[in-house]
Amino acid sequence: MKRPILIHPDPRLKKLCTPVDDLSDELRTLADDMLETMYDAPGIGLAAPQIGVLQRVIVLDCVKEEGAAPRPLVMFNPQIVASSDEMSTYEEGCLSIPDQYADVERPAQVKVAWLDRDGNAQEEEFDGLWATCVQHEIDHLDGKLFIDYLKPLRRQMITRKMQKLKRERARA
Ligand code: GNR
Ligand code: NI
Repeated sequence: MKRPILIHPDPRLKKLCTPVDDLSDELRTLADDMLETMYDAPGIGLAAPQIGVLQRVIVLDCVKEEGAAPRPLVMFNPQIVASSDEMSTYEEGCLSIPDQYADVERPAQVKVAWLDRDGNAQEEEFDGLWATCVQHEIDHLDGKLFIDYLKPLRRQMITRKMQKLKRERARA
């Protein structure tokens, strides 16, 4: 089931999310809903707080080649266990901040540990767009948005645009 995506500013997007303990069917259904919502948007990642669920769950699929096999990843309790000194800059966007893009610098490679949908511990090193995306998603679980890396004036301008967008959507 597709779920509505919260738009910034929203207090739920600023909360520290809680780790999941036991993997339940309810949590697997949540992950399936998140993947459906992400692919429909379309986006390359989604974090549970973006649909109003304050638990540490993210999904991502950064395969972008046309016709390539998709790689849907579901991560419960994802943790960055190592980051490269090398940095890389990507123009980031966010489904909770529609149509706004800005360069963000982050570690170019990260090693991530997580629980998969069967509760098995996984660990993998990511680079390129995958590294950027997984860091962007884990930030969401800590109440952090990509605009928090921008200068205050730029961030304020984007927030005002989003307030206006939300007002217009509420009237429509
Ligand atoms: O769809 C998305 N694209 C994107 C592009 C560059 C860096 C990060 C992202 S994540 C974003 C989807 C989203 O908002 N996930 O939280
Ligand atoms: Ni986002």
